[in-house]
Amino acid sequence: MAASLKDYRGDVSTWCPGCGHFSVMAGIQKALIKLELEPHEVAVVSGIGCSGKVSEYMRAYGFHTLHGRSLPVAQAVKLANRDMKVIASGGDGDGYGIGAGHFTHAARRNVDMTYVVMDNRIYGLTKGQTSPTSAQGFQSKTSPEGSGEREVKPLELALGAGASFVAQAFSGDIKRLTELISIAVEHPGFALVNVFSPCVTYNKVNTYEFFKENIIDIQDIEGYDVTNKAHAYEKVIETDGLVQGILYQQARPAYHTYLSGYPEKPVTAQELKPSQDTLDELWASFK
Ligand SMILES: Cc1ncc(C[n+]2csc(CCOP(=O)(O)OP(=O)(O)O)c2C)c(N)n1
Ligand code: SF4
Repeated sequence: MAASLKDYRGDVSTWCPGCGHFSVMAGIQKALIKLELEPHEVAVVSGIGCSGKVSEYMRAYGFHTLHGRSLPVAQAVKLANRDMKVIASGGDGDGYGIGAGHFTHAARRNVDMTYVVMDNRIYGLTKGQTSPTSAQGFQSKTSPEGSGEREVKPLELALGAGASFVAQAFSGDIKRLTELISIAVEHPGFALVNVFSPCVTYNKVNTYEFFKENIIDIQDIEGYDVTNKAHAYEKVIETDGLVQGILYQQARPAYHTYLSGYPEKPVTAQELKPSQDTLDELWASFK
């Protein structure tokens, strides 16, 4: 029987009313339902932050990891169980600050998984500090006179790191968000969906209204070629990243297809106990 939203419902949320993360989670759930996936076929791995709570608030296999560490764990889950659909999800601080090194390597490695970043351009859980995606000049508790640093540009970073699927969505447009996540989940490689997800409590600049007024849809650009990386860079720079849709998609072998010795069966389905001969051989090699 096809899964419904009820099947994907997890713990009761403590997110603030109006938080953009509600829609991102709903977008993930609706995409999985659209793809006729059931909770036991999906693993959701998250970091720390308000966003990181998604692995508890939705019902599937869940792993709430450390701050910035969702990607190493998610990659391991996928490689140990090739049949599992793996979704890593977390915040902009989690993914582009402390986790940025993991992000670039997961992208170039092209592990078959989806990374949904809830980008509210602030640290929500720790009460409103400047994050890596806060714009230069952004005022917060940690930068009362305005941040002097240039912000991280997630789409440019993903393109530069070699991600084979780069998309962006907005919490205020759940239909498009769901559509983009479902395409990302089906992409056979590392797929980033950066989602503008307003923090209604601490970020009074990047609000729903701000994104509604400023985002354009890549679908509305005539002649846009999703397989052309130069086009992607051009539009991302031209719009200062305020664009939704699939920016770039490339057919490139996923990590497990070129990993030598990758087992045919998921590790989780294998008999792990070594035979006596194997143990004797191993023991002899240490003598
Ligand atoms: C190693 C480590 N450093 C710092 C923290 C404190 N910390 C917890 S959440 C967080 C920021 C979360 O921001 P973001 O990832 O953008 O998610 P949001 O809460 O905005 O959804 C920080 C700095 C931590 N838990 N662990
Ligand atoms: S603090 Fe911000 S990010 Fe965290 S739950 Fe509230 S609105 Fe959402």
